[in-house]
Formats: sequence, structure tokens, C-alpha cells
Amino acid sequence: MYIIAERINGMFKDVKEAIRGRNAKVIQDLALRQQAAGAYALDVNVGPAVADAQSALLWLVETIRAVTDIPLAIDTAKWDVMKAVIPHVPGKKILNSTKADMDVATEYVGLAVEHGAALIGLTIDADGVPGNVEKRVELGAQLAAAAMDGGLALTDLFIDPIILPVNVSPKSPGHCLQAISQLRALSDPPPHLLLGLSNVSQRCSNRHLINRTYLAMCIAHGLDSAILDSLDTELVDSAITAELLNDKMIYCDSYLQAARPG
Ligand code: THG
Repeated sequence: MYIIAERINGMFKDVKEAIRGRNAKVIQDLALRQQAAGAYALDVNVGPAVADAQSALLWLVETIRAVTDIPLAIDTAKWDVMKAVIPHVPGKKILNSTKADMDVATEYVGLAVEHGAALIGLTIDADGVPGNVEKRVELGAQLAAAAMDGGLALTDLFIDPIILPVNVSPKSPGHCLQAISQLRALSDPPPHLLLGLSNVSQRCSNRHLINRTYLAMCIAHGLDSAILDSLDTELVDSAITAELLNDKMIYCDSYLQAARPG
């Protein structure tokens, strides 16, 4: 499982305050702890409450890069910010994210190819998040077409069928499972399939249990990547175990250790 760690996000109070006060240590500690806990990449998102998103994002990138060369998923919905920041991200990077509208996706594919980056594409268009499986699959196929047209290998494309909180949208977990199965069959090799896992349990009780259970179900349907809390050891262990049971690795007594990066 290609784990992208979620905690460097201004949605969290400690990160928001660290951005405001330009407190590098808070960010660097989170970066290194998440990496040590099993992350392959770090999501970097300034959150909604920041005045100058571009300079905040540049500061986060520079601050993280001072301590680790782990791939960074640059998480912003603003094209102008993405375009300005990406040239200043040394090393491996993932653009998070584009929507599936063809003209928009084509621009993002071009930026990704220009900078040797991977790209996350959301199955969302001008009509918003689809309320069914079919539209998610159609938009996922559109993202794959945009990637192929623009010269981005499908192995550098992560399709995100968008999971909504189960308390608000009870059908979205099931819809995403089916979309994952169908989008995996799109090509050989297939694009990556990814979710922002913690969305599923927002404002629910038993968050950890919901996240852990749903992740195992997603892996059984072919999910191979997720933005999640890598500091939740039980969650990461559960993901690795689900992959073992889905024949993604050979059992050995130390499989939990063997599956972690490094
Ligand atoms: N897809 C893609 N990118 C994404 C998402 C996605 N990026 C952002 C988000 N969704 C994934 N990251 C998070 C990070 C935190 C939470 C949910 C998703 C979260 N935060 C607490 C909350 O809202 O309750 C914050 C409060 C707190 O604990 O301080 O749940 O879907 N491509």
C-alpha cells in the first residue's frame, strides 16, 4: 500500500498554528514521525484558514525538505498555487489534485509531465461528486484518457473516487468499492486507486474503527494507495494484513515489519 500521510494539513490546529508562527520544528517532527511510521509520501496542505496559501505552502515544502527527501503530495485545489509551487519542490512530487473535466485535467497532466511528477485525479466534475458508481467510473476513465493523451504513464496516475463521510452519505463507501474494482480493470498495468480515507469517518464516533474496517474492504477491492493517518499503528498494521490476505505479499512471521518502507 502506497501510504501518503495526512497530518501536515492546516485542518489540524497544531499545524495551523505552526504555519502561522513559522514553527519549523512542529512540521519537521510530524514529517519524520509519519515517515518512520510507514509513509511512502507526505500530503502537504495549508488548510482553509491561511491568508497567503502560496507562501505558506512554499514554507512547508522548504521546511520538510530540510529534513527528508520523501515524496511530497502537494495538496491544493487552486491551479495558480499549484503552478507556482511545483517548480520549487525538489525531488519526487505528486500533484493533489485535478478534477476530471477534460480541459482542466489536460493542464494538470501537462504540469505533471513537465516536472516529472505523479498526479492524483478526482472523479469530480462541474456537477460535483457523483451520486453513483457509473459516473465515478466514467470520470475515472476520462482522467486516464487525459493522462494517456498528455504522455503521463498510467502508473503515475492515482484515481480518487472520492469518499464522503458515512454519516452524511451512507451509499458512498459502497459506491467507491465498486468504482475501485471497475477502474482497476481499465488497463494493464492499471492506474493507482487512492482514497482520502479519513473523510469516511469525519464527525463520527469510532473513527479509528471505521477507518480501519473500511480500508481493509477497499484493499479487498483493489485500492493500492491512500491518504491516511500513518501514526495510527493499528490502521497501518491492518492495511498490511489486508494486503497479505489479498495475495499482495508472501506470508512470513515478520510480515508487518517486512512490508514497511526500508
Ligand atoms: N482526496 C485527496 N486529497 C485529500 C482528500 C481526499 N486531501 C485532504 C483530505 N481528503 C485527506 N486528509 C484528511 C486529513 C484530515 C482529516 C480528514 C482527511 C480529518 N481531520 C480532522 C476532522 O476533520 O475531524 C481535523 C480535526 C482535528 O482532528 O484536529 O478528519 O479525499 N486526493
